[in-house]
Amino acid sequence: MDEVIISKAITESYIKDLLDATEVDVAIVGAGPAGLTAAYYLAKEKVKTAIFERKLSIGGGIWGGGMMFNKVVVQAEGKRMLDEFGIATTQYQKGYYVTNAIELASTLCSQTVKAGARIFNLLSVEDIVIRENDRVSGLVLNWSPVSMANLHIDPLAIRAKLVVDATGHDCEICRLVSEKVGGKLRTPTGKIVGESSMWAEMGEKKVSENTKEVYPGLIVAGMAASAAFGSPRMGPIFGGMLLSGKKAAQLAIALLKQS
Ligand code: 48H
Repeated sequence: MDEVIISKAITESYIKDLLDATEVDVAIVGAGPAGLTAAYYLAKEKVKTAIFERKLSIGGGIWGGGMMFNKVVVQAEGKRMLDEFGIATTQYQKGYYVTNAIELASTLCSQTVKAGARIFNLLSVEDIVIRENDRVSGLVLNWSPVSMANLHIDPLAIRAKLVVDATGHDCEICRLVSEKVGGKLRTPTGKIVGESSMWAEMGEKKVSENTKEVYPGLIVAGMAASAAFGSPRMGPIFGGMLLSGKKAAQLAIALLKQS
């Protein structure tokens, strides 16, 4: 084995993937449960999809379960989705199912990649591209270590027909859009409302309802949808994140058909 051939193999195959991702149908920011699920259902329908994840690891908040107890809970609807992914659950009480956070994160990740979505880790989305028709039409990317090391290095950009903000509690992409367009989001205030305090039942119901096109070209999913629209957090129950990701994919497919 030759180390230079190994180096060329890695560099050329990565650059090929990155070049291919410079023009996608759907670009997803954040590889937590909502972003991964959205990517899985999009890729399954042959929609060209790429996820950009700031961290080294994929899975967002799944791994830590509830307060580092690496188990998460889902309701009946969430369990049906876990069945589809082949992820084991046990019934704790009627309507409450427990699953292993490690199995959830790793299986979701594996199924999403196998379905055909490209995942780029260690890449942070630091800005969006907005065209003169006031539509989000791309992402501005930089290596995560660049901001960590406080280096002054300009980013690169990619084009996407649709962007999904699946950045979790911070709803970073909605926040960027709101700042750049002066609060014209399709939320009750036109700006980020901010998530409300914990209420599992209501939070789970609302996260799917709030999975919407929040600005032309931008769909918001998962905890980012709760934060943007001001619905409650729900704690370590993850069914809502999976259902929101699936709804984001269905919405994206419908919007792509209209365009
Ligand atoms: C690239 C970015 C950027 C960026 C962030 O936090 P997540 O797991 O988000 P969801 O919505 O899929 O799931 C939420 C869930 O984990 C959770 O926190 C729950 C249910 N909380 C309830 C409660 O009451 O607390 O994943 C988001 C991902 C992370 O991996 C980030 O690193 C990544 O997005 N990310 N990636 N560029 N600008 N911002």
